[in-house]
Amino acid sequence: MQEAYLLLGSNQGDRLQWLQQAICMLALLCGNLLQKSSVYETAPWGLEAQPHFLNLALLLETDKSPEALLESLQDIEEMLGRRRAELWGPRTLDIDILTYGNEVMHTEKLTIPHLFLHKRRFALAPLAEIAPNFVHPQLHKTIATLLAECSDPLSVCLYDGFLAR
Ligand code: PH2
Ligand code: MG
Ligand code: MG
Repeated sequence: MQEAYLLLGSNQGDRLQWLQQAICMLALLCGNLLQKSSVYETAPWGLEAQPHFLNLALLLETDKSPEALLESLQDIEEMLGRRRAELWGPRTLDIDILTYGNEVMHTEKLTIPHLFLHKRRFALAPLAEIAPNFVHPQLHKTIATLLAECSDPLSVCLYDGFLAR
């Protein structure tokens, strides 16, 4: 068993509903969900002319290898309406592996920890809520420190789905 931190994101359609369905599918297909952050509404990073995202972070306990986990995540994305399109463009659902245990790996398909984790407030803020003291296995700093040092100016706000509907 390994513990992997994941980031879920959606910026198309009923964003909250995609995230909820993804959480169900993850629990059914990938392992045990040990922790879940709040939902955040975040300004689009990378390609700015697209709708705001909802993002949340999860801790998943899984017996899948990183490669097998990635395949399952892509299956879930497809089942929930994701069509591969533009890099950093809009999507109904994105599930990214942020970290996998303390592993550091870089293959054609997979970079762990996620290449941009420390550069993205939309990933660091939800992760810091559930794992402030987790030490980034490559940068050797805690998530709380990486968030404090992050220069990403894009907005990240707690999302109150009840009020927003
Ligand atoms: N995902 C991207 C590109 N840009 N911006 C925000 N705020 N949240 C995301 O999840 C996101 C993004 C590519 O996967
Ligand atoms: Mg992504
Ligand atoms: Mg992705």
